[in-house]
Amino acid sequence: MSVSFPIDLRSDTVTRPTPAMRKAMAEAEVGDDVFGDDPTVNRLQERVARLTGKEAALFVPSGSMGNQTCIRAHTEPGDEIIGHEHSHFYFYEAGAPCALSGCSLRLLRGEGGLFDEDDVRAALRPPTSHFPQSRLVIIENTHNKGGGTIWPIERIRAIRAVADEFGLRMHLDGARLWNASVATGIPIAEWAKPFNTVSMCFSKGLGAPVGSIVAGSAAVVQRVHRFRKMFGGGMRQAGILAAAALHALDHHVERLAEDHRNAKRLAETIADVPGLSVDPRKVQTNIVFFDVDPDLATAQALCDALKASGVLMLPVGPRTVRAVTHLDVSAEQITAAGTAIARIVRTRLVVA
Ligand code: TLP
Repeated sequence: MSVSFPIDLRSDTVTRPTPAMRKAMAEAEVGDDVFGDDPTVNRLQERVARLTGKEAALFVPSGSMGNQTCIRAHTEPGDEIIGHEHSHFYFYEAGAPCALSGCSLRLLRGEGGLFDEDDVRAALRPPTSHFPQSRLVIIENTHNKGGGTIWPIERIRAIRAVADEFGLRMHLDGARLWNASVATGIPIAEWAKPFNTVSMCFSKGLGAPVGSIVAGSAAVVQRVHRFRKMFGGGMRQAGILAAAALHALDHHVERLAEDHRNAKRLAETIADVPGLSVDPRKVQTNIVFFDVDPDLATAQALCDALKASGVLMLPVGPRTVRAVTHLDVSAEQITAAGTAIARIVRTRLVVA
């Protein structure tokens, strides 16, 4: 059987809606969601509120909008957010916590995008008039730049205990919480429990074209609703998008295990290529980061050579490449991508 190219491993955001998803979208009942009249959006919100064990949920256009509306809902200007230095809400959202919420950031270090309760305790500001006020802890699970890492749930619970002691709120960037849940068997509601708010994406591993969702108490979701409007994220006949999300919940969650197997296999192939380094044991979900030996090539040069062979990966640093598996990449395509990368490196199609 011939394998189709290109094989796009730049992100799990590149998936295209399947014919069945498009059919569900075309057939969706819709209304004006700014008036709360879209029955499909309402159905999705009720379903995710139940799934997360929260009182309410709100459909938002993107993961960034989910994170930033929650940050704004939890904080006031002059407050401080505690989170990892490689977190998406800080690193990849255009400075929004400062620009849109007026917050300062207390950034923590730790392997794989993780930190612990002692780090949080050490980062707290004394409650005097001199300091920004520690208000919110943000955890990303799975952690994207950390390599798709899954947080140990006990560690999150220990951080919650510190948050309770000091009156902090907690937000979960769960853009890929589905992956954490499928990989561990721990239900979404268990993961969500220690948090005041959780945001999750339908447009990554779940394969929907657009859309994320925020869940929390009715009061906090009402505030998020106000900031969604303020930030320009109110949508009208959004039921066509919610229908894609509902379809993804029905059909695309359990299959994430296949993406995890593919990522592990890709990492194992790459680990065998001289000049490339990755530890396959550290690949827990659908994201693979690997390093390119400086004597071999830059990450950019390797990705350019791969592209010429029909395989797309993302250079994310001078020597580091990211590959992400997803719905639109089959096991055969992973084998082909591994063969292409091994051939390019072994035949020295790239130069340092
Ligand atoms: N991540 C994208 C890029 O922005 C890097 C990707 O290709 O991985 N939280 C996490 C953990 C994310 O990885 C992303 C997107 C977001 C939030 C933001 O989602 P969108 O792109 O819908 O705003």
